[in-house]
Amino acid sequence: MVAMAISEELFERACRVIPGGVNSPVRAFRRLERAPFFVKKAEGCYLTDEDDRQYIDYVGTWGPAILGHAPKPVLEAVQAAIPNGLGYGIPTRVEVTMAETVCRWVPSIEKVRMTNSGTEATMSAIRLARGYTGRKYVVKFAGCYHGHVDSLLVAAGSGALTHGEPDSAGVPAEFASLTLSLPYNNREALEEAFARYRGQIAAVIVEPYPGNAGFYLPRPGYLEFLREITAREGALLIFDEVMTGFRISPAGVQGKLGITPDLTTLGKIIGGGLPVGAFGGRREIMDCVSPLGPVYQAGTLSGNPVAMAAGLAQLRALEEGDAYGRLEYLGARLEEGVRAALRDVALPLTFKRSGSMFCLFFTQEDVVDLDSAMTGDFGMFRRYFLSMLEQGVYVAPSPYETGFISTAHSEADIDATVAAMRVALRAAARG
Ligand code: HOZ
Repeated sequence: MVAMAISEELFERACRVIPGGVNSPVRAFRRLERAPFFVKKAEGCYLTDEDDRQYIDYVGTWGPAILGHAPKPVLEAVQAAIPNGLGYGIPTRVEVTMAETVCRWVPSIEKVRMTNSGTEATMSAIRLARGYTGRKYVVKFAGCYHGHVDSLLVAAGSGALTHGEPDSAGVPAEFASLTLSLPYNNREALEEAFARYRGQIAAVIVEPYPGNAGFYLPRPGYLEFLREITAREGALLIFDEVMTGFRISPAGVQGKLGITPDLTTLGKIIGGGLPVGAFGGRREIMDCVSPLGPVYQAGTLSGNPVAMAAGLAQLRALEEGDAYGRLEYLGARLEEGVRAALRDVALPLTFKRSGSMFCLFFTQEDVVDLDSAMTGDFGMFRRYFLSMLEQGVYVAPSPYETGFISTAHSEADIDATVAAMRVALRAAARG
């Protein structure tokens, strides 16, 4: 095992003053029974920890780092914005440019409101859906994670699933009872819910490509079905594209598949590494938000000028080059390498990918929903993860997360990763 003297000491100190030693549970490595490494700096696709070990990074800040870490255009935009002040709580030009940019990139969004995180965005979108429709029930899908919003911490993925608390303590049963949790990719379950709660379902919220119980994909026609049934039943369709937005395509999954949700939630890439989220959609729905309408939503730091400058610079950089072509090329190269490695080590595991998002499941079952994702062998995952880390490759420290490739990864990085995987897969298989 690699020496991690400084990280371990920092973790010990952190555990005394921060719950679990971390400011977000997914960072804790708790089920892996080891301390997390502490990052000193990051550049491109590399992280350097406090013990001066370098890692090829496939977590990418959990999604935002699509250009890699510390990309020059984003750093320059932040440096240019800072001398003008860090925030004013009054409108700025850059917020208008950001809103115009989002509306141009994502055509289903006619108006958008900025928030400080994806959680705020989904919380606000749910409130808006209820306010707009006058209905109380919300449908979500088991294993999807929409941030730590009370009503959405029901059968939730990501850290809630990793740490065994998909239904969080502290959410009164009365709140949770207004959330209907259904299996993803299952049409009948949703038809039954609409029949049972006719006229009472405000919204269906979905990660169109779920990325918080691993990463898996909709069956052909499933998302189109969600669009049709919600429109027919008078409920809103909310695409949570916090992870997929600006990543799967410039307009996210909806842009790739040509589906128009009523509301969309965004986060991660839109902040260029700083804390930004957003929710937006059809004009008539967004006009129900205060001060135009009765649905209250606010934030002292929302639309912060430095964060807006960072996010805009990242979006512009994505627009300028052939970023999406490059991400697909790198993703395909990784996929080819992984599939060859799996064949060579005779481990018929399940691998899913779309563009620069991917997941290796330690199961032979096809993964289409939470139940199939849960068939993965955690012991195998743990051995694989530890071996990858030892070899200087950082993949998400949980089998219920997504891998992210950035434009800063090179062919050599991808090939080195595949070589490390061959070793890690053998270690995983050894038991
Ligand atoms: N939303 C992120 C992806 N699962 C996790 C980030 C976090 O909870 O800290």
